[in-house]
Amino acid sequence: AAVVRLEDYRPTDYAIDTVDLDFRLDPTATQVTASLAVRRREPSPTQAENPPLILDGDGLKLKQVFVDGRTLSADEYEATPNRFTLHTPPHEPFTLKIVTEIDPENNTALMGLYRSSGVYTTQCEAEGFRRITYFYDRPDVLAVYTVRMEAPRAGTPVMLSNGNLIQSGPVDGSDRHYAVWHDPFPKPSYLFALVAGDLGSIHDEFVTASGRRVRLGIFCEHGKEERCRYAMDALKRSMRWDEEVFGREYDLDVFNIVAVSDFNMGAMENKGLNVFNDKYVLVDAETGTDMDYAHVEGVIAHEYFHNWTGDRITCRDWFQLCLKEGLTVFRDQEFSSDMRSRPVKRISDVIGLRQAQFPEDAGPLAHPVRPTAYREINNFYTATVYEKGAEICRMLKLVLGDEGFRAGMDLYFERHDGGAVTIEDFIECFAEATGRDLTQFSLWYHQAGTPKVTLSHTYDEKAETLSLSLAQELPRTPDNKPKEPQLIPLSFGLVGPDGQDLSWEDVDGPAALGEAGKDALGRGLILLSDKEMNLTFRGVRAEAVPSVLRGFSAPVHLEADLTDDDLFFLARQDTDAFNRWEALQSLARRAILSGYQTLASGGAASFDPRLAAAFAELAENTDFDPAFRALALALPSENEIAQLIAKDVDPDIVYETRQALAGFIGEKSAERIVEAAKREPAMPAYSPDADNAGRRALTFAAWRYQIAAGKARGQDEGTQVRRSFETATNLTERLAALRLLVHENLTGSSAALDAFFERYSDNPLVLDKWFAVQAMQPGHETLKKVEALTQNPAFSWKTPNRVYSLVRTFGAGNPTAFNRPDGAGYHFLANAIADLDKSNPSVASRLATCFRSYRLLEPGRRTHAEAALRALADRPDLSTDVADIVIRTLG
Ligand code: B3K
Ligand code: ZN
Repeated sequence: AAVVRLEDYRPTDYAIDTVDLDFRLDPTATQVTASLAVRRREPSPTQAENPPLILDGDGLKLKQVFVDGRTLSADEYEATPNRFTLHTPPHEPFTLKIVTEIDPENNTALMGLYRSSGVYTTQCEAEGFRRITYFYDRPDVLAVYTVRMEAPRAGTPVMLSNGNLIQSGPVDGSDRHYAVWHDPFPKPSYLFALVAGDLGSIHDEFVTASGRRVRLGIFCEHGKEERCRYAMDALKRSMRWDEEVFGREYDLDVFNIVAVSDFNMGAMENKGLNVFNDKYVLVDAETGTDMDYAHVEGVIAHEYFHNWTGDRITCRDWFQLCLKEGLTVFRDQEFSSDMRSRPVKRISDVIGLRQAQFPEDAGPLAHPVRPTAYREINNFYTATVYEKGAEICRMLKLVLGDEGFRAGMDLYFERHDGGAVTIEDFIECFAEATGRDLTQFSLWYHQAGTPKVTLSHTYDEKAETLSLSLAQELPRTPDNKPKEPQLIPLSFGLVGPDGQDLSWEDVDGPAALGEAGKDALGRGLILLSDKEMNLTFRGVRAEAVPSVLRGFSAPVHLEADLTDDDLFFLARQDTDAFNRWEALQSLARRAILSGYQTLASGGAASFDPRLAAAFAELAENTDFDPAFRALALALPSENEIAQLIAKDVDPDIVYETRQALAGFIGEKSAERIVEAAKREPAMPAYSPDADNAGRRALTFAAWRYQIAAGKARGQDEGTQVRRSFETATNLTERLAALRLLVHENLTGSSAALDAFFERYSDNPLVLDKWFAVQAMQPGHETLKKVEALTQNPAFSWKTPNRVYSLVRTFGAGNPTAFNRPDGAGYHFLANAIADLDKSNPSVASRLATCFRSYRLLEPGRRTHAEAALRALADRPDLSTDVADIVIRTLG
């Protein structure tokens, strides 16, 4: 397909002010009548004839077309499945009425209007609306929608769309009924939604800050209503939070959420009618984990927050996707931080960033947060657009300060409400509200790749000066663009011998620092704007260890000249919780990296006993909540280590080294860690709150070391875990135990798998976890198990959640099995992608991203992976989605 370029952006010739849609719902032949109020945007006084009106379509079947009620003759228009052209539109505003027929039941791509488990659902973002009717299917065409639908009452008692219900009733003389919904807020087509089917529901009410009553509803499959309670609670908390923190009130009389089981992604923020993958709605103690609760809360909030950042203010074009996504992720992260523990949330987000975004930024699929070209927009809903986009908002807040950031946000809402805007419009609001020049800061949107920051420091005892030399390096990325230095905000402190931050009298720095830079230093923030920068702090009374990048103030790789001693010191003393965690992680990374080199050259890895002691100490440190301690006990992931090795990686050795370190820490410290965890038990009755979840997490982390220690001694330490599996009163504990049994290959693992399957055989969301646990079992043999699992009657290629849980988990979450040295893992995945592509390209192309880091591998695996990719590329009839990923991955 053709490449779409930002520089080619041009507004449409025509505006469409209102859209009246009429759906005669039928499983295989739904008739859609769209009446569009069309007018020329800027009538040309000289041009005699209006330019043709060209609308998007995708696989459409046109039945009839009228202009102002008059049937058009064949020479007045042209309709292909993918495009409608009205050759000579009238001069005056006119009504274009288009009748199409679509087949929801056989819509396996799950884009546009589809029907699954008897429920009609839509998914329009990014370009699904054109699979329903011909339209300007782009975000800068805003219209007021009125939607009428009719269907048999039996089987379709519930009929929902955006906005408010204005009419409903029986269709005379039939067993059918109808409903009319009206959304007063102009919106782009991607926010249109319709849901119809036989659904259960729960209801509640929210009173906004200004006293307006909003009716809230959550719809789901019958029998699952009680599992929607937590989502409803999260929704109300989100609505309140957005009022309190961003001053944003909800604006319609109704807010509905629908949970569906077949959905390509997580959820969708359609105006007033959010549609969710049910895994982000349904949760209770027996069928959801602590992590699920946190995800439900976060995604409910995210979609709700889109009402302002996305719906009221939307994107001018899809290049601006981060305008709504990065900002809304930032908002949901802030919300979760306020609901739970801020440092724990930050650490979890950074783990996620390193797991998903850094590898993307370092590989062939790297792209700027605001890209300038795409072949398939569906492939740009990436960790870079979302998570790095959120990091930019976080940095903006840090650079401008809380008040400056709020002033900029207020101006943004005021100025652009009802608009379809760009990143430049967004940034301009902050520049204007604060008087700051944000030109250099904006490079974060335009330059791909993760910057590397290096730091070295010297202390001069006599002069009482501490000097920092900082430098930034921007990696080359697939676009081969020359890079300019970015503005990198580095939160820091100078940690003195007693652990307190030392003060300084003044700072010698470059002139480029300017007023803003000097002011920032006073707030503990270095604004690194040059390629290199030296700072000398005067009047530093004792030798200090610099603690830089506190709170992970910028999404960069930091290489600091800190010794292991310095890091042990920071791990014990830093006042910044994030850097306490990070210091310990750095030590673990160093240990694994050097262990890897030793193992790779045939030696036996050995580790520093101080590391094991530091882990035990943190586990015992009651200054931190259990959730933080649980995170601190987790070693860097295999993928993270592979990224750091960066060249000729052997995933088997990465796994072995990491296991060896866990065994080492376990042998030395498991007892202390287990004791520490025992002192922090969760409440006996399950409660999903952050504190209790953290206590459980600490217990599981302790089990892990107990088992690792046992392994190192050649014993099966699984008794405790087996008992927990059997007596668990909630899914969190049951699943944590199952995971350990399976991943550590302990006695009883297959009996546990069977019991788990039995218990949850009628619960698809929990069965997904059963598949995922097995897909992640380390070792080459797992491929055969995964292949066998695709034949399990409970497996289906048609259900995205199921495919993700088994196949994507295998490709993205099991480095040793996916990267089998014989390449069989790659061929399995490539075949799965090719098959799936025929029915659901979105899901297939997501699977294809599992290959994004193949160039890091040692030559044998690299060659196999490339061969699998080339074979895939050679298949005829690949979707644009998959072809785009494969071509870019091969480079
Ligand atoms: N905006 C949707 C994502 C749509 C993905 C389309 N391929 C969900 C979200 O980010 O909130
Ligand atoms: Zn979003």
